Amino acid sequence: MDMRLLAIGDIHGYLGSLEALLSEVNPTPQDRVVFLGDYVNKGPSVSSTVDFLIELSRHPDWIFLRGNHDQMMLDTYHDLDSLDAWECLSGGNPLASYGRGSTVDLLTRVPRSHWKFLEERCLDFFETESHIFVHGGIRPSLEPCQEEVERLQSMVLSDAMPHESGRLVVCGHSSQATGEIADLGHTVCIDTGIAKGQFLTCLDLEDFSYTQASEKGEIRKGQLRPIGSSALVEGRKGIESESIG
Ligand SMILES: [Mn+2]
Repeated sequence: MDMRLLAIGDIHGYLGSLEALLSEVNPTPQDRVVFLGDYVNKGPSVSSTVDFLIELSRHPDWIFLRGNHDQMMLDTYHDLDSLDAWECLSGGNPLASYGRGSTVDLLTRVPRSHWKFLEERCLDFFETESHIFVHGGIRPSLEPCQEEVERLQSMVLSDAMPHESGRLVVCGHSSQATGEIADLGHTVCIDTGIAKGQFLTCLDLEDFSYTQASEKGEIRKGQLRPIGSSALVEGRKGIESESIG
C-alpha cells in the first residue's frame, strides 16, 4: 500500500474515540498522520490522551499541531493570569483528569513529559506542496510561516478564504455540530464535534475517504469527494467558482 496522508481532528480528551478510530484506520509508520490539535479540555480523559499521543509521537514523521486549547494550557502554566480564560474555555476544571484539587494545584501534577510534548513536539502548522494544515485558519495571502500564531490557532471557518497558493487548507477548531466534515472546496474542516456528542474524524487526503468514531467507539465511514479528486485541482476549481461575483 502507498503511504497515506491522514488528518485527525480535535480530540479534546476523548481517548476511547481516538483508540477506536486508530484501530479502524490502522495507520502504519509509513503513513503520514497529522493531528490537528486541541488534545485537552472538555473530554473525560485528557491526561491519558496526552500520554497516548506522546507514545504516538515516537513516529518521527507524524505531525502534531497545537490548538488554541493546548496553547491556553501552556499559557496558564507560564502565567496564571490566563487561568480564568482557560477555565472558562474548558467549561469546568480543565485538569480534572489529573487528580483532585483546584486547577492551580493540579498544574503541579501534570507530568513534565506533557509540557514537553505540548511545548516542543507540537507545531503551529504543517505544509506540503498541496496542503496547508492548521488548527484554526490562515489568511489567503500569507504563507503559514508569515501568519500570526494566534490566527493559525483560532481563526474560524466562516472567515476561511481560498488560499492564494491554490493549496487545500485542512483545519479543525470550528466544530461541526452536525458531525459532518465541512468541505468548502478550498478548505476542509474536520472538527466534527466529538465534545458535542458527535464524532472524531480521520480524513485520508489521498482518496478523500474518511472514518469517524463516536464517544462510544461506534465507527462510521464515508467518501467526502469522488475517488481520484486532486486536492490542488479541486481547490483551484473551488476558487474559480467562488470568486465569481
Ligand atoms: Mn480549537
